[in-house]
Amino acid sequence: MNFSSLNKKHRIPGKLEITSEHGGLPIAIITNKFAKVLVSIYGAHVLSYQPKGQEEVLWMSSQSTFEEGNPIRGGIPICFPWFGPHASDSQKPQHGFARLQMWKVTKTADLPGGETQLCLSLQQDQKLKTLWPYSFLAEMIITVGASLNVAFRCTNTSKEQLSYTGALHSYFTVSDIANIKIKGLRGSRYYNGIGATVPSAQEEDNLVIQKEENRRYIDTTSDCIIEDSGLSRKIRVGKKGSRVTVVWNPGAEMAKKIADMPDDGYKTMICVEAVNAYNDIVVVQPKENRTLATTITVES
Ligand code: TA6
Repeated sequence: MNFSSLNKKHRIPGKLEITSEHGGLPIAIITNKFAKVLVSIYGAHVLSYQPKGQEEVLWMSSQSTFEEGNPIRGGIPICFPWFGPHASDSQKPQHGFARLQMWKVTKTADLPGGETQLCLSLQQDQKLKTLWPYSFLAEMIITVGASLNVAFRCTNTSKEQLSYTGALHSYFTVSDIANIKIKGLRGSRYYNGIGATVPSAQEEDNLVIQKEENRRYIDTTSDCIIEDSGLSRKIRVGKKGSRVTVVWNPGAEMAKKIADMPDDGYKTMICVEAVNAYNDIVVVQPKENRTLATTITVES
């Protein structure tokens, strides 16, 4: 990839530069009056979000490989066009192929309120056709303002209806998993783990993580708030176009089995994910599109 011509075409002086970092992957560095954000063009993957004068918001594994062919462990991976393992073919990549592709930079913009926007796209090609038969246009629109907004839009460019599952699988950094409470899920029902078929009810105001958790909350559109007493901050995780929220922490035993996560990595991260799955499978008619978005705001 020719970084300098990509940068020349899309840079916004003083606000957005595309450079080669992290093992040679192209990375957009956005710096404006609101925050500093790093985005890998490989995977259309937000790696870091640091609002001005504040601590890092997203968690990134110190053991992530940053190599094409591997997913990046941390930040905001996009899962598309399926969430989790493929329904019928275990040879196909977990969480779909979108996080494993080099995306195209289509547009950058300096918006009137001082926000900075980066737009990326991915389209079907011969290789992707073997994994998923539909013709599609996927776009990732990342807007850095007082909040970080990440919007994934899929347009059906084929002649037949298509359907998919997916997620914005956000990893947040926390002072210590023992210090956090997650609010916003009370009254929702969740499947406890991948294989669960009977939902449990969330009766408590606060979700506290004391072991491995992989909760799949259905029929919820609410914001979640991660309250972190160690960092004295609240992270508000909003979403649009999703009725499922997944909360995941691998716990001590599972973390040891994840090759690109340090053994103690589970102590400083929590995933709160905007998901389309279960009874929220996305169906798109030809020429139509659907958007899944998450908005991340730090509140003191
Ligand atoms: O969203 C939770 C989950 O689906 C877990 O089951 C766990 O496997 C996690 O995502 C991470 O998946 P990955 O393929 O990135 O290792």
